[in-house]
Amino acid sequence: MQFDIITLFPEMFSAIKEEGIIARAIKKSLISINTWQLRDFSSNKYKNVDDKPYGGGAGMVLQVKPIRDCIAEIKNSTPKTKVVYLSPQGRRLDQGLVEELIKLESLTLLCGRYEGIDERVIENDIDLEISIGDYVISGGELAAMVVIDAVSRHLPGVLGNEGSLKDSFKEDLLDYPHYTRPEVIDSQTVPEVLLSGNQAKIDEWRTKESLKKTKEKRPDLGEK
Ligand code: 4H7
Repeated sequence: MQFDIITLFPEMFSAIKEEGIIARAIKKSLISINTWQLRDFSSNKYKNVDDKPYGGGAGMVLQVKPIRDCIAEIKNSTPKTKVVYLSPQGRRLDQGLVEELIKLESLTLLCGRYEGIDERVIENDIDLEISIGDYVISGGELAAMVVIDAVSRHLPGVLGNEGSLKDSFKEDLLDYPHYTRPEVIDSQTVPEVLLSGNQAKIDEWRTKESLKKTKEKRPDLGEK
């Protein structure tokens, strides 16, 4: 899968490009991440891409032309890409949306800054608006990285352990509790069943704990 990111801060993406599961997926050519510096599409020598809002008010707005030109250049090489704008007004990202996105060959992620972008870009150039939750952050970059991570983990070969993705029943539940060595620390012990070696019993216990924790902490999830 190919990700193209339009941003004023391409360096931020080194956080996922250079470390961890995404870095490994890039090395294995399972995904590619291209960043596009929006300022490179400015038409003035100061590389401005923003201007004052019509109607007045605080802050600046990203202009149509640089964004539209950048999308056009991406579409020259990747005509079928879906263009996504990360914004608080988007469709809320959940596992269902993630599973729709993994079917795509290519995603272009537009990252807003300042007060956001000129509405005419949203009308004409954007296929889908996505929000990672009901809160505001200073730019779309962190939201884009959340989307890339959540989507990439589902692509075949990206997780070292191929079998570690859960079936859809378990996806709708919270995880069971995890323990590792030592068996006792500060008089806290590990549940006996996990030391029993009886895998059927262990699986049963884990499912039961998942259901219990979901009911306690996120009853809204367990309704299905
Ligand atoms: C679009 C419009 C995504 C994107 C405005 C992005 C939350 C989410 C942004 C803004 C985002 C999400 C720019 C408005 C910074 C506020 C201080 C970038 N916030 N911002 N201003 N929920 N911020 O997915």
